[in-house]
Amino acid sequence: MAVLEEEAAGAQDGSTPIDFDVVVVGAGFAGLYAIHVLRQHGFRVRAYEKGDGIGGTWFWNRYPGARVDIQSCEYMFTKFADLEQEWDWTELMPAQEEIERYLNFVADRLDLRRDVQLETTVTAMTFDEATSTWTTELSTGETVRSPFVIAATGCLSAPIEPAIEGLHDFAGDTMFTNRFPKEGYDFTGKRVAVVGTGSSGVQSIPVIAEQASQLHVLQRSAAYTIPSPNRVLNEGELEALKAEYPEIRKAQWASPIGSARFGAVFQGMELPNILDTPLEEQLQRVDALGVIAAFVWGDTRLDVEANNAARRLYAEAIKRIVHDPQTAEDLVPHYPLGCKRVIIDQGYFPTFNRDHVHLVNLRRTPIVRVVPEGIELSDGTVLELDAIVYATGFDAMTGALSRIDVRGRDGHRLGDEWAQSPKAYLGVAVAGFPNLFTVTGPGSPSVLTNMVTSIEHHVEWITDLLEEMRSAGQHTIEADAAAQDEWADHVTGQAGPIQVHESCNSWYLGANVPGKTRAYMPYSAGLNVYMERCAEIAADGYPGFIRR
Ligand code: NA7
Repeated sequence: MAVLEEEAAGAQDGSTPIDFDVVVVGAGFAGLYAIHVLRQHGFRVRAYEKGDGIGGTWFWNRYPGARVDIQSCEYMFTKFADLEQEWDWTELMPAQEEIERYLNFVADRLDLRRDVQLETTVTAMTFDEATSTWTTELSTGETVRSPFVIAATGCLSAPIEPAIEGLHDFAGDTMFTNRFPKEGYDFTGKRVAVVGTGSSGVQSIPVIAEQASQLHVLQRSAAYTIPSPNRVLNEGELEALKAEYPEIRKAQWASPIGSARFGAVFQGMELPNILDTPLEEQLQRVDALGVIAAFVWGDTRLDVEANNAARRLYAEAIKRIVHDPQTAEDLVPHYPLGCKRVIIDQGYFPTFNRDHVHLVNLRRTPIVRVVPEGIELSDGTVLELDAIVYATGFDAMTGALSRIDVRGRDGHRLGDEWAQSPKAYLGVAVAGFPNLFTVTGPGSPSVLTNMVTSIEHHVEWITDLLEEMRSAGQHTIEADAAAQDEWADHVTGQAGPIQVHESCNSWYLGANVPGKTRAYMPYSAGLNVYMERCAEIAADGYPGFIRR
């Protein structure tokens, strides 16, 4: 029932019919949920997805060892009481393959596929002010019109290809973790390099080391990583969790990060100030907890000196695991703990004790170029290789939409606006780009939370707003520029000194992308606080938005 279609076409421009009420870009967690909720509200919707399968992040990031850091019982849609009882997780923190299977299960059970067009990239979107509609151009050559567009494009979905000379000259196999071959890759007996030690590199390195004959880990910035508590769920555990789902949901929705179980390894631990704790006691924590000892202090989040002390404990813990002193030293980050998301790994540090695994510190010997035989370093060494895996990250939060030619009022390009300043009012709408909504956009808690919970919240909030507009007979909604600026200032004000520390080149800050404006993009006051604010705004008639 295309209610908005009739209104828009009739009231504004009867001559050019529209195809859908809402075009959704992407079919990961966000796109799939948007299809379902919008449909439930009687909106006609179509999602376009570049991949040849659904799943978004969990479709593309199929590298060995890919795994979520949220517990499975919370990393799922929370509003489907029947489906959650039907779905059986096997692990505490599921791997890519299981999450992808879960999303396919949901898509089948909710009959979502009929509204998803796969293998279709959105190439351009143009807003027509006269009719208040978007024209969306697709890689198939089709063009569709809709009053509204919901960008469910993901926060970590625009891969960065590193600017390394000769990248495509390599004669062996070149792979990227964020579009790893669907059929997998057999590293057995191969001489391999992994470039990048963020989450993707750190998760894949121990797994690749199992197969490779030689593994060179090319590290520019060392990682803060802790051993994953992942395990196969015990017999009867899943059933017990299922019985508890209503309570688990209540707790996760009340939590500041959409997960009451995140960081379970730290739960119940006392968090004294490290600066008030004698060194002997600090070291006792290393004895008991290993690298985790660095993370169990109350004062490291805001105090740089305390943070440095914790970093020294982290170094001490690594030294106790990694036998080679130089390697152990090189594995210690040069930036504060907490400025990037802590990684969970499965056997990362012990991997460096294997004879065939070699750490290359790119701060001492940078990559000069890739050559047909392998990688040439600044000291003249050429690492001879059969395969190179790039785990070099994403143009986060704004990259995916900026790469589409999105034109708002007066032909302004979203990519240009965001290159100056990555702003969105509440993280959900951008001034000058009416009727476009950004699920988990810059300025929303998104990547600091359980993404599934944040996605559900945004999709429902946006749908309520569309409902409200439908009732009021309105066709156009746009973020007010002043409200957007105020919100952006508020977001910046929430970020602490550690998160924006000058040595931190996190993707939260856009600092990992050459030339990108450095601004802390996620909202760090907590999902619960944010949701309250969003609810107030809805109750007050959506101040900060201009509606017509
Ligand atoms: P990340 O966390 O952005 O990590 C990318 C890594 O690649 C990081 O170590 C980078 O070093 C490194 N990198 C990037 N470009 C280069 C070049 N040119 N040469 C050498 N090394 C390079 O991406 P991930 O995919 O691992 O994880 C993204 C998120 O997904 C993660 O935070 C989780 O939330 C899930 P740098 O730090 O820039 O010095």
